[in-house]
Amino acid sequence: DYRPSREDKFTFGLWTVGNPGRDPFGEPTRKPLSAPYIVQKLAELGAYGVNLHDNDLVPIDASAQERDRLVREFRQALSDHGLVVPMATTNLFTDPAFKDGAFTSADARVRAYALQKVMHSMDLGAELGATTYVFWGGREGTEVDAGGKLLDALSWFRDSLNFLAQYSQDQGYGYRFALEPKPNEPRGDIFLPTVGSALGFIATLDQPDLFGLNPEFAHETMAGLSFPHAVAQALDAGKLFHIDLNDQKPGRFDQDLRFGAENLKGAFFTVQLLEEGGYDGPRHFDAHALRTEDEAGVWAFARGCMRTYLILREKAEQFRADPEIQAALAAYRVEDAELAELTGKFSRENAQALKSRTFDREALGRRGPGLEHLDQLTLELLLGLR
Ligand code: GCO
Ligand code: MN
Ligand code: MN
Ligand code: MN
Repeated sequence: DYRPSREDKFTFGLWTVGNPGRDPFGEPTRKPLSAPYIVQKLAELGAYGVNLHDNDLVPIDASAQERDRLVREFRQALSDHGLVVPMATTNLFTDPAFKDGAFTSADARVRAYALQKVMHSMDLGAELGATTYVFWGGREGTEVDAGGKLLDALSWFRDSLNFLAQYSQDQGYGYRFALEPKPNEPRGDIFLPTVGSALGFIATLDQPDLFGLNPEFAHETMAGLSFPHAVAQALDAGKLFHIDLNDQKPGRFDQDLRFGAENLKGAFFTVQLLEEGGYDGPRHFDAHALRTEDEAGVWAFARGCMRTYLILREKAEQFRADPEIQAALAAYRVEDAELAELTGKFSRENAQALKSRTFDREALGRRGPGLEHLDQLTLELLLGLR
C-alpha cells in the first residue's frame, strides 16, 4: 500500500518540512517546527533519515552551551525514533556576510570565514554520523560581471574545496563531498550551473575521487535541461553521491514542488534510473509544502513525495515485466554480433574491414524504430491502464 519503510532510504532536510512558507513577497505562513519534533514526525511517516545545514539546528549566533543543548536534544530524538543523519551541509547563503559569495567572495576575509564555518559544520555533521557532505553554492555567483572575478572565483572555489577535503581526511571524517549545481536564484548567475559543469570542475580538484554530485530535479529543469539525462551522466561517471528530488515548472522561479507534482514522466524515468542504475544512497526530497498549507499540509506533502516515489518504483517493475513494452524495446534496439566484433576494439584490421564494408544507408534511414508506440505504452502504464 505504498507505505515507506526505513529500507526505502527516504530522507528530508530539516529545512524542507521545516520551511515556514516565507517568500520574497510575503512573511512566513506557518510556525517554525523544532528539530526533535520534525524527527518524530518523519519517523512516524516512515522516513529513514534527516539532513541539515548547521544553522537549521544551531542558530548562527548560538552560545556554546546553547549549541550543546540543541545537539543533545536532536541526538536524543534521533535515537528515540531510529532516524539517521546521512548528509550534512553548511548555510553559506543566509547571512549578509555571504551576500557576494562565500568561497568565491572577492573579500579574502569572507572566504576565510566561510572555510571556518564549514569546518565547524563538518565537525557537527561528523558528530551526527553524516558520511556525505553537500556543497550548494547558492551565493557563489554574480549579478554583474564588472567585478572581473570569473576566473579568480573558480580558483578560489577550487582552493576551498581542496582545503576542506584535506580537513576531512586530517580529522578522519571520511566524508564524500557532493557538489549541487544550480543555474540561478538567489544569484543572477551561479557558478557551476549544471551537472555537466560540476563534473568538469571536479576533474580539476586535487582529490577528484572524493567529490561527486548532488543533482536536483528543479535545478536542471530551471536550466532548461532534462533531469534524467543529468542523473544518467552522473551515474555513468560514478559520481552520483546524493540526489535532491523535487519538481519544478520550466521557466519559473525556484518552486521546490512535491516530487512528481509537475513532470511525472521525468519523475518516472528518474526513479527508473535510480532503481536500475546502481544507486544505493538516500532518496532525499529537497522540496517543501506550498505556502498555502498549514502543518497538516506539510505532512501531506512529505507523505506524497514518498508515496509517489514508491508508486513509480512499482511502475518501473511493471515496465520491466510488461511483455508488450519489452517487445517494443527489443524491436527498438538492433544488435549485430559481427559488427560488435569489428567496432568494439580498435585494430588496424578491424578499421580496414569496417572501411571496406557496404552499408545499405537508405534502408537504415527508412527504418521506423517504433518510439511513438513505445512511449504511448509507457504513458498508459503511468496512467494506470496497463
Ligand atoms: C535551493 C537548494 C538548497 C540546497 C541545500 C542543501 O534551491 O535552495 O536546493 O535547498 O539543496 O542548501 O545543500
Ligand atoms: Mn533547490
Ligand atoms: Mn529551493
Ligand atoms: Mn537542493
